[in-house]
Amino acid sequence: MNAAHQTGKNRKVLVTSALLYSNGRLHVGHMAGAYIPADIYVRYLRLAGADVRFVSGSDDYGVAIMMTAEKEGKTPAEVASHYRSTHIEDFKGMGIGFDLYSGTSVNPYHAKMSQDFFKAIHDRGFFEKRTARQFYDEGRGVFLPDRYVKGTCGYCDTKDQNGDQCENCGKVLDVDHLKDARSTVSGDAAVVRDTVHWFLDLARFEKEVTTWLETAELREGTKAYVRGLLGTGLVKRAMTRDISWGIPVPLDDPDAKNKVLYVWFDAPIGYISNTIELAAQRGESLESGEAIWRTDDTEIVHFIGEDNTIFHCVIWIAMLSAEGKMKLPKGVCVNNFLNIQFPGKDVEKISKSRGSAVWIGDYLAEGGNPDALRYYLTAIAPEKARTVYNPDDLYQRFNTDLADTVGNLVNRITSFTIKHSGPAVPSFKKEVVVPADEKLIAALAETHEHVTKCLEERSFKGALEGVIEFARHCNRYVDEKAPWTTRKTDMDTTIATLVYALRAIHGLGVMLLPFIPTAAGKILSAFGRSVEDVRWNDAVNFSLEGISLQQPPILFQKADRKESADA
Ligand code: B3M
Ligand code: ZN
Repeated sequence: MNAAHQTGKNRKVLVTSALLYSNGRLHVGHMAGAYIPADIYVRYLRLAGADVRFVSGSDDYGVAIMMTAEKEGKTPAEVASHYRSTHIEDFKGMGIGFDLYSGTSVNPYHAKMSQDFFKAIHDRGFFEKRTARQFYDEGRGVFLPDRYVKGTCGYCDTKDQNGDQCENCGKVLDVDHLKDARSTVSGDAAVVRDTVHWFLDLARFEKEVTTWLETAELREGTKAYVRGLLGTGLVKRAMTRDISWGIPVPLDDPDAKNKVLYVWFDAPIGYISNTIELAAQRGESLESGEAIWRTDDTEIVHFIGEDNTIFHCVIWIAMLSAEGKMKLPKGVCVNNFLNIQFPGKDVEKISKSRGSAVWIGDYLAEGGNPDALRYYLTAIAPEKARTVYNPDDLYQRFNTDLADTVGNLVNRITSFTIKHSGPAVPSFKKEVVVPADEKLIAALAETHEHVTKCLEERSFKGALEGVIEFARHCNRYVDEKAPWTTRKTDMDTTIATLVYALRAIHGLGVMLLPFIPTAAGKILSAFGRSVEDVRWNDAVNFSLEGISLQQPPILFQKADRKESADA
């Protein structure tokens, strides 16, 4: 893992968040999986001086969007465009600061990029064109790829699984591994028919994937899971589909007619297309955008949810290796799913159909505080295992950790200082300094070091715990030194206490910036600082001398229980 010393102006990082299907709204599970952690990482890296590009966008093609379009009586493009707009709104509301949010059907470079990628693999002889057996709906006369067919997983026996992947065991499914298959178009039993497709033999890239796995920055659990996938053997995967909504297969071959690229083929290439679109938007050359993927200059890190692991850590690595000229990602940060528990109910999976989801749009529309949700989803981050979102717990953590521990501290120390000493951060007499003062500053330095290490390792939950633990220390310090009491008898000690507390609060403000940017910005505004000028090391290195304090606005408006429980 990289140490903090690597961070600096020369460090270039491309961070991507999963390209969300544009056929449904964003919920808290998505946020916790691929967006909030990525945004924290990006904010941290920028504060640390790195040159970061943060791109994402919607995944518009494929069967899922076609099915929604059929249901809603719209075209797939209309569906994609509608949901993409809602995603953009929600991300904005949550403070996710993408440099670019595009979409695979609207990015002007994407179709060509995907086709060139396909042709490169084709020209290098890595595709196998062959007749394959596939599920078919006889009544409707259509092939049934992926989600057009449902059945029982042949590996783990979980019922009601899509034709492409088992939600329970994560295994990729095909005609031989989906039992009792039914067409989701008609509900009839699916039959198996022959059709021609282009296959990528993943087994040919087993060595590349294995080598990548040795040095790639993945969490232990992810590594073990991918090793397991390699252990059970890699198969041939069709990279083309018999549907109409997608990027045409770019081959001069009558068999390629009416076929499109498999959505999981073009989707990750979307990361490249989005990098190019961002370069274009910045007035840079398209080549320089593509060069980010072709040279060793930039670290590439993907943020995804657990169900996308095989696609990023096996198929994507095989695709990039087959294409031959692209760099492999340095890290893939995989988060588990979030379960949900509503008051008085059991823990359940997030499910749109069962209504067990907390939608980001609703949370924001009901006046939910974005920082509160960012905080909570990081505090319960499903980094090693699935965790549970509980609205009561969100309310509790908000009131205790944020409003009481951070908000009150900032408020009482700044207002007390301004009232009894004036707005200028005072100077104190060295001789009144006691071990508790020095311990506070030592704890700040230790916390900063620990949080930096956690963030570099992408352990966001551990990083946040470190910051909040330090905020608790600050509270104990202030309670112990009780400036409101000492003020009556010993102004020198009181002043020293306030200065030490202010240093700690300033450090807290800096360290909270990646996690809760709005509230942390308010903390720093008390010191007259604008967020653009703040550097990560200011948490420990910044002198408050000569600074004029301003009473910051209320950091966290306590929510009453009822509202929060409904959120
Ligand atoms: N669209 C899955 C999803 O939205 C898929 C991710 C693609 S990342 C290249 O959950
Ligand atoms: Zn399964």
